[in-house]
Amino acid sequence: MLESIVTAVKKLEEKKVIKLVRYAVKEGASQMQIIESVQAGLDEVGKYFETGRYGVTDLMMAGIIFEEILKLDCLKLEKENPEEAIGTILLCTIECDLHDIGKSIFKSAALMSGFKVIDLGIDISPEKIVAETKKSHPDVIAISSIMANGVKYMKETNELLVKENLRDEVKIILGGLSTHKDAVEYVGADAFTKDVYEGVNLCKEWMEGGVSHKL
Ligand code: B12
Repeated sequence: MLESIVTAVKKLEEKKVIKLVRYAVKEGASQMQIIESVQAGLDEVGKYFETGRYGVTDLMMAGIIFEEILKLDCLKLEKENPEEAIGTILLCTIECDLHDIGKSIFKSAALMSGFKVIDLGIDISPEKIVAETKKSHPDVIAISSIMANGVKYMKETNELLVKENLRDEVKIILGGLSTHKDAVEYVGADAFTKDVYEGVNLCKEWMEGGVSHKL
C-alpha cells in the first residue's frame, strides 16, 4: 500500500495519490508513514529532475501533490495557534529558498504539540528573522533550508543575533533536505534534525528546561 503511494507520487498521478492516501489512512497508516511515503516519492521525482527526465513543471506538480495531501481532512494536519501556548516558535524557510512543504509539516507538528508558531514564510533574510525576534521574542527560531546555499544565510542569522545581543534569548533549530549535522557548529545553532517530530520534541524539552529570557 505505502509502496504504491511512493510509485504514484513518482509518476505524478495526483488523483491516484490522494485516493491511495485516503485508503491507507482508513487501513490504519499513521500520519508519519504517509508523509514518509510521499517524501520517498518526491525523492524519486528529485532524481528524475537531476537526470533531466523531469523538468521544473514536474517539480511544481510534485509540490502541488504534497500540498493537496497536507490539506486532507483525514490526516488532520492543520490546527490553529493554541490559546495557551507552551512556547513560541519563529519559523521560516531561509533566504533564496522557495521550498515550503517541509516547513509546513514542521509547523503542523509544532501547532499540534501546543506551540504558537509565527510563520514568516519563504525566502526570508537574516535581517528579517532578527527584526521579528526583536519584536516577538520567540523561544525558538526554526529554520528550514532545502537549497544547498541556505547554510550561509543561516550562519549570517546567528551572527546578527549575536551582534544584537539576542542570541542568549533564543534557541535555534535547523532542518531541511540540504542541512546536516555539521551545519550546527558551522552556523552556531543549537540543533539540527530532518525529523520534524524529533525537532518538536526537542523544542518541548527546551521549554521544560526553560529558555533564558523567560527566567
Ligand atoms: C517540490 C520541489 C520543488 C517545488 C517546491 C514547492 C513547494 N511549495 O515547496 C518548486 C517547483 C517550487 C521547486 C523549485 C526549485 N527546486 Co525543488 N524540489 C522539489 C522536490 C521534488 C521536493 C521537495 C519537498 O518538498 N520534499 C518533501 C519535504 C517534506 O521534504 P523536506 O523539505 O526535506 O522536509 C522534511 C525534512 O527535511 C524536515 N524539515 C524541513 N524543514 C524543516 C525545518 C525544521 C526546523 C525541522 C526540524 C525539520 C524540517 O521535515 C520534512 C518532513 O520530514 C525536491 C526533491 C527532493 N528530493 O526533495 C526538489 C529539490 C529540493 N529542488 C531542487 C532545485 C534545484 C530546484 C530549483 C533550483 C529548480 C529550478 N531550476 O528552478 C528551484 C529552486 C527555487 C528556489 N530558489 O528555491 C533541488 C535542490 C538541490 C539543492 N540541494 O540545492 C532538489 C533536491 C531536486 C534535485 N534533486 O535536484 N522545487
